[in-house]
Parts: sequence; C-alpha cells; structure tokens
Amino acid sequence: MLSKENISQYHTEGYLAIEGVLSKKELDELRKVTDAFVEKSRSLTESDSIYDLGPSHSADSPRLRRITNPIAQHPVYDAMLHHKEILDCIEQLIGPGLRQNGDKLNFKLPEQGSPVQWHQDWAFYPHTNDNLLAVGIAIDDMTLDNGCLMFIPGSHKGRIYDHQQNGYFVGAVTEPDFTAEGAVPVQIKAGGISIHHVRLLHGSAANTSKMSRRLLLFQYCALDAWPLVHATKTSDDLWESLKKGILRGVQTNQPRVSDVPVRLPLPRELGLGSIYQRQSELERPLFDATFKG
Ligand SMILES: O=C(O)CCC(=O)C(=O)O
Repeated sequence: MLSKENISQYHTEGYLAIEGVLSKKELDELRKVTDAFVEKSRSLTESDSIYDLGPSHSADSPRLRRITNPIAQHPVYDAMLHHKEILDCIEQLIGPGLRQNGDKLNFKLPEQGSPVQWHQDWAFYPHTNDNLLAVGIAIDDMTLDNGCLMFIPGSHKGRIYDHQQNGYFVGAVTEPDFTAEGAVPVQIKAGGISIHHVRLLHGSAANTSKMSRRLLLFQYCALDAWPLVHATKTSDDLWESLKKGILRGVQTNQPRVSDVPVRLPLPRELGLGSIYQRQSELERPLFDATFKG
C-alpha cells in the first residue's frame, strides 16, 4: 500500500518510484519468459502486430524494441497486470474501481537504443477526465546508462504540448523552444515499479550500456474516464471494450467530464504503428537518435 507521503508526491509531482514490489520468483519468471521472446525475435525479418523490430534487426543481433499487447502473448504478463499489490496502490491513486487501457513491453537491449522522445501519454489517448496513469515494471535495473525513464516533475498540471509536425501527429513534443528543463531520471532496481500521471512529460535516452533495460508498461484508468478517440466501430463495441478492460468495479455509463486541456492525436499518418515508428519522423529529436536500434 502507498503511504500518505507517496500519495501526496504523486499528486504534486505526478510520479512515484517504488522499489521491491515483485518477489524474486515473480521477477525470475518474468525474465525467463521475456528472454524467450527475444530469442523468438531472431527468426523474424520484419515487425508484425506483436514484435516491433528496430531498423537493423538480425538473427545475430536482435533489435527487438517492443512486444505489443504482452498480456495476450503470455499468462505471466497477464498475471502482472492483475498483480494485487500493484492494483492496491493504483486504486489508492485513481480508484475506487479500475480499468486497464493498454499494455506494452519496451526493450532497450544492450548498446542498441532505443530512445523514446519527450511526450505526454495524454496526447495519445485523451479521455473525458485525466484520472489515468501508467505503471512501469522494471524487469532489469533501470539506470541512467541504460536509458531509464525521465520525468518532468509537476508537468502533469500544465498544458498539453503540441505533438504535431507538418500537420500530423508524430507522438513527441515538437515545440521548437521545448528543452525538457527540470527533467529527473527515475532509477529503479529490477522488481520495482514507476508510476506516472497520464499528463506528465516523459521520455528516455538511448541505451549506451552493456545492460539490458526492459520495462513492462500497463495503463490504468478510472472507471468514469471515457476515451475521446478510440478504434471501435460502434458505441456498442466501445461499451464492450471498456467492460473487457475492467479490473475492479463495474463500468459506468456516466463519464465524468473535467476541465482538462486536450489536443486530439489527429490527423495521423496511416501505416505508422508504434511510438518508435511515429517518432522516427521527428525532425528535431532531443534524445540522441543516432542509435538506430
Ligand atoms: O520505454 C520507455 O522508456 C518509455 C515508454 C513510454 O513512454 C511509452 O512507450 O509511451
């Protein structure tokens, strides 16, 4: 459970880092399963709906950047989404009740990149209120050298930055005078978690070390937060998909509409899937993008 100080830090700064959440057994299992996905990626030559591969991927030097929707790929990841201790913490921040609205496993394999440019998750999935957050489960120690998450404390209370370039959503802050001033690194030992508010500015540098940095990310939201942009075809589909994401509580048909700054992630260039593909279009990346991993 979170302390009063934790809760107050989350609301003031927009993030938390909590050590020692997973047991050794849970961490060992997570690592074993994740190693197997890297091995499997060696046999692939291009990205698909599950494996996101960096540009110079090969069997000898796998450049796996992301497993999309890991909870559907292995029960060990699904178990992590339902981790009781984590859900108890999250419910203290955005409950009562919880829904999940996304999951991914981001890799920075040794000496391979892959930076994630500055952005706000809110730019990707704005809702009727901002009672949403993301949890990162550190599968490896997350350090400055291997590209730990970087946050700008307090930025969750500010505006929504422009994530468009040449009229299209590129998934990263594009404002020319943005400098990421005040950014802090979030270094956590394997088995710990980070928690960040959906509007918090964040990013991460390339991995220049010999250590892997693998981070399992889950998005959670309040039951009364309804997406403003979604991929479902009909309202009935939307209702079913929200219900499917419920982890605790019952889906409400009464969205809470807050006075929050919003920019929709539209228009989008078609054919660009992951954040890496979208951000590769960026003309002025702040994190060194010479790593093409
Ligand atoms: O993996 C990272 O360092 C950042 C992840 C992130 O912000 C994202 O995928 O939206």
